Amino acid sequence: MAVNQNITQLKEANKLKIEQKENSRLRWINLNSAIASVDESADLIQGLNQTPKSLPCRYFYDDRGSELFEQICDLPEYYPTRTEQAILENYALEIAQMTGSCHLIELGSGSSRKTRLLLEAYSQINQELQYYPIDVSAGILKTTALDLLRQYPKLKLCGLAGTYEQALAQLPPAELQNRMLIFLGSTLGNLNQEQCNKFLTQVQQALKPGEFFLLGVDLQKPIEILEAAYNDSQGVTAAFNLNILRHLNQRFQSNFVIDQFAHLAFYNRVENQIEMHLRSLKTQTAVLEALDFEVSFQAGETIRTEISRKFYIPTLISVLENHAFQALQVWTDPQAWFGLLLCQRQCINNECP
Ligand code: AVI
Repeated sequence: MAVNQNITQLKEANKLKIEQKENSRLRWINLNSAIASVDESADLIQGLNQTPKSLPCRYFYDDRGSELFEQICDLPEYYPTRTEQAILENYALEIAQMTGSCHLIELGSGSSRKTRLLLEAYSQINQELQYYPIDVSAGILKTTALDLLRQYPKLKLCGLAGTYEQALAQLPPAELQNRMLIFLGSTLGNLNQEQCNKFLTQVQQALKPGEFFLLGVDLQKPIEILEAAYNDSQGVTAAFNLNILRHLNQRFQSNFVIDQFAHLAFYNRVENQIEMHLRSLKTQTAVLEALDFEVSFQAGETIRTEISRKFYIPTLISVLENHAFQALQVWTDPQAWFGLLLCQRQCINNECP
């Protein structure tokens, strides 16, 4: 009994030591508190006031929404995650060899599941491993950070909780030779053309000439494959879509009746994008008490909750060029369903001597 107790104490002390050591490699920056709630709700109200109605897709990602999104990534119909993962499995080392020693910064890191392949590759070429995951959800950042520190003894990690805009405005200086900004999962596709240009301008301003931008994007393909990916047979995407209303109810004390709305996802051939909507099953009104705002729906009327643009590589390359990025290499899977672009920030105007 006494021996067992000693062993338990030793194990506890050891665990504490490991945690302290891990903590010395870990830093946090929380930008979330700086999010202005007035600004936050302005686009929500604007979207619900306009015709057709829309909601900012960031409201998908409360804890339940993030969990559902992780489940979506494993669905047989949702090919983007596993396809991008396969590309990274094949080419992560090539990417690391092309960029050389690099400080990795990831926007929208989530569970960092694909980034682990890059960490693996960079740990082969870097003495030191520096990783800044950035995510709006502080919860997922913390869990992932502790897990990564355990897995990679060379890793130094600084978790940044905040939005892309906040993070891009204050990226950390390079502690290694260069920085590489990582933006995977085709999240770029969730921005419309105008938001996309604004985002790329911010990325351009955040990086110095010579630094790298690794971008994962979903490509054009037959419509049946695209539509199946957003209408899965298990109904997880439908649950993810409807969860946005549950999140609003909780956040803004609103009274959307979830089962009076239905999931709708289709490919818009004019805009080259998947659109997710929620269709009102009856004429109804919801009140968002915290915002002192009321919204009414006709039976059959929809709210657009997300766009997911699908890209053509040549068009995307020229958009990137307009933002001072040269695509050094493009990798795809054998079916060319998904693309991974390694871009380098070019000198423009009088930036370089
Ligand atoms: C995060 N984003 C790239 C996903 C997409 O495919 O547009 C979100 C998603 N929506 C429904 N399924 C997945």
